Amino acid sequence: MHDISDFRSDTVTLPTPAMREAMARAELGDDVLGTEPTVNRLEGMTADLLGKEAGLFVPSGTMGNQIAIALHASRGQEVICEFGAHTYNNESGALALIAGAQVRPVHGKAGVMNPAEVEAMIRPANIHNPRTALITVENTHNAAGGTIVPMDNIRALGEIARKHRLKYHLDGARLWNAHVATGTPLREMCAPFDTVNVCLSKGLCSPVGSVLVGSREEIERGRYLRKQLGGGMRQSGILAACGIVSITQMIGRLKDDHANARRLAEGLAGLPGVQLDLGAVQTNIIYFSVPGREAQYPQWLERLKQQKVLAMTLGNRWRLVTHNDVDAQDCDRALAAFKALLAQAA
Ligand code: TLP
Repeated sequence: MHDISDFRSDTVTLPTPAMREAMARAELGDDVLGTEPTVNRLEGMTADLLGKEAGLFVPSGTMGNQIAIALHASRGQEVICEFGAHTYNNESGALALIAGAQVRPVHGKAGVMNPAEVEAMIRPANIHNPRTALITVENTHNAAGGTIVPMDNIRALGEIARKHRLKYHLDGARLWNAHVATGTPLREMCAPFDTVNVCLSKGLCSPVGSVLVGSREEIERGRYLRKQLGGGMRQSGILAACGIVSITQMIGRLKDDHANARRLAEGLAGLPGVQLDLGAVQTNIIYFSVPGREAQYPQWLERLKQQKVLAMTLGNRWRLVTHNDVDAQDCDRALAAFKALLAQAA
């Protein structure tokens, strides 16, 4: 058990001892000048792992996604994504600000869009219509509960994108979790997409960073955009060194996070008043609500904190996320704390 059991996000993990070591040993250069050996290595290794021509190391998942969207969609054009997509709801309006595009959201089931509904959302050529430019998918889907988008759905949407000459982007912030949970090879998961953004700083423990992969031409244009956004970093090999540890050593262990989330979710689902869809707990994220008790959530957050359990509420839902820095005992502590809260509230 850790001193604080922090379930707010898998972004809270601290770099591992192997990462600190790798940082100290990293060979460094200047990435804006194109001579950062460790960044170049991370970019090449990630592109190879995901089966794409080239990679671009960026400071955040938000920047990777938004560079991709701006590569594929221009001012006044339209992007189709799922209603709860992070790119649409949680990136501070960057899609409208940077690409200048607008969103046509599609309500999915557990984060999965129906291909027929997506196709129906593509605008016919007409002077009145915006031009549809891009379809994006999020796998795993955060707001739906860390749910996995099945490969047949990803392929069907990819065929629609090709048929209508649209681009196809994956927000793969937690693609690693979907890969570990399903056993589907990463290259196969990425093959239908033009571009894929993966995060190193969520389950994989890097302190900073994402990698956007795609064709050589797209990534070179992306590199220019990254500089325009102020994301050109210099001796960033010190961070990329952690990313190399992430992708070579940290993926397999995500299965422990999934097992911890499952156990914790099953415990929470049995508490009085808790509404929790166990079917949606497919990886490392748990959402639940306690209907009628929403007004007490701020108080409960404080009480949990006193018991060294940190959680997050998003609207009327609680979100708990498992990761490398919470173990089975932390889960037991959180479950006991919620149990006590709900017993008092009853
Ligand atoms: N998500 C964060 C919050 O913004 C909600 C979290 O704690 O889960 N795509 C997906 C699916 C994400 O969940 C996130 C981060 C991002 C992109 C953005 O990554 P960062 O925070 O590195 O910009």
